[in-house]
Amino acid sequence: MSYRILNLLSATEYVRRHPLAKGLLNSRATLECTEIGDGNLNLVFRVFEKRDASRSVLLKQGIPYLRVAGEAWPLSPERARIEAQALEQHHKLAPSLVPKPYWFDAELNVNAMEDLQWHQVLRRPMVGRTRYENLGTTIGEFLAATLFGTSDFGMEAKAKKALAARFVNGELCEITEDLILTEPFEPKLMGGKANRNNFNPLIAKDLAALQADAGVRLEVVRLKQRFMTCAQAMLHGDLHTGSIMASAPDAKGNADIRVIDPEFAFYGPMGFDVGLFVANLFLNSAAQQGHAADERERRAYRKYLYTQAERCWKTFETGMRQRFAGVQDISWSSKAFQTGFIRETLQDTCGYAGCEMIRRTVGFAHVYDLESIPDPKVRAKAERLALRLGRTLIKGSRGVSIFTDLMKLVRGVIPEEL
Ligand code: SR1
Ligand code: MG
Repeated sequence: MSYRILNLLSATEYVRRHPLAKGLLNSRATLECTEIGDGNLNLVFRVFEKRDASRSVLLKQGIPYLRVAGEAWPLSPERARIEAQALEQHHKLAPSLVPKPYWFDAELNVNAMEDLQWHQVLRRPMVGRTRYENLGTTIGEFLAATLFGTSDFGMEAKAKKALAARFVNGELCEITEDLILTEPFEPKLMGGKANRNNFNPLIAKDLAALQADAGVRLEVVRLKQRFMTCAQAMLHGDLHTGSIMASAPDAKGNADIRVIDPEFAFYGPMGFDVGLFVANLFLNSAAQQGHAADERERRAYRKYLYTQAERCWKTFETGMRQRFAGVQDISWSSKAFQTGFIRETLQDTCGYAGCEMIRRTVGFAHVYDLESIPDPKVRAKAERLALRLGRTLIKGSRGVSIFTDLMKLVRGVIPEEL
């Protein structure tokens, strides 16, 4: 059957008739369907048995345009294939940390997968200061497993190149190159391209000062060039707190955590994934200036956020070193090389984290953390913190050697007690 955009009815019938849905739910039962997509790009359907909603399937469909912008921003639904391949890799390397893939339908550009119906996307609960004690360690483990496992360190060289060829994701990489690594830093674009920045008028002067900083712009161009050319590993490509789901935390504060939505996957520098994750913790920290009126609450939650960032890096670094210890290729066995590579990844992490903080504040795609502060004056205070920290991380990136250095930059702008 040729491509068509699904709706509640056709999604239900599609699942009812699909041979691979047998065993997941009863095709003769009454089925219900809801559309639950809250991201910028796709349609997401949950199809479930009316009498037993735990028997369900999740369908994610790539549509031919950007969901939030409509048909004026065409986008190839081909990204669903990239997501299917990336989810397959993630599931192979970190099976308990992603939803189980069921099937990919190349005609409809649909990915069918495990429906994490008891899980919540992290961003909103974290704005409400929910704690997931194992967040940092889980994401650190996910990063070590998936990044090392798809790199030249974890794969035979020809197999890695063949895998990289399956992840040429030009259209979605262009979104990142434009929205994260160009537009927020440029008052004017060349070649007639439109600048899609969007910001609180109260921070216009702060943005102008940032854009006038030649040091920032030079570093960002360098980071952009690395993003476009350093094919180190298959990245998730969009690892923010809207791409992570968790169950309700248990009595010890631990949750079942899963990484979702790898449609931006491509071969790039490892620090991009780590940087996006920690940046979103720091964005939350900046936003708490406008959310947590009580100073003690603010301090306690920031302490939590910074601990998660530290645990993420520590787990990632330990995971990388453990895996390096088992490498087959003599070239990667030098401890000095390994340490240098990890330091370079830390510097990338720091730089990309800065870019993500800035684009989420003044670029096209904002975050709920800042957007949900209703008073524009209060929001501007939090936004200034995000801009200042972003700038500091970008300019300081090549000076960091250990994660404590990066956290010093963070605490220098947004200390816990602010
Ligand atoms: C035009 S898409 C805007 C953003 O949404 C995605 O989640 C990515 O973060 C992208 O930059
Ligand atoms: Mg997404």
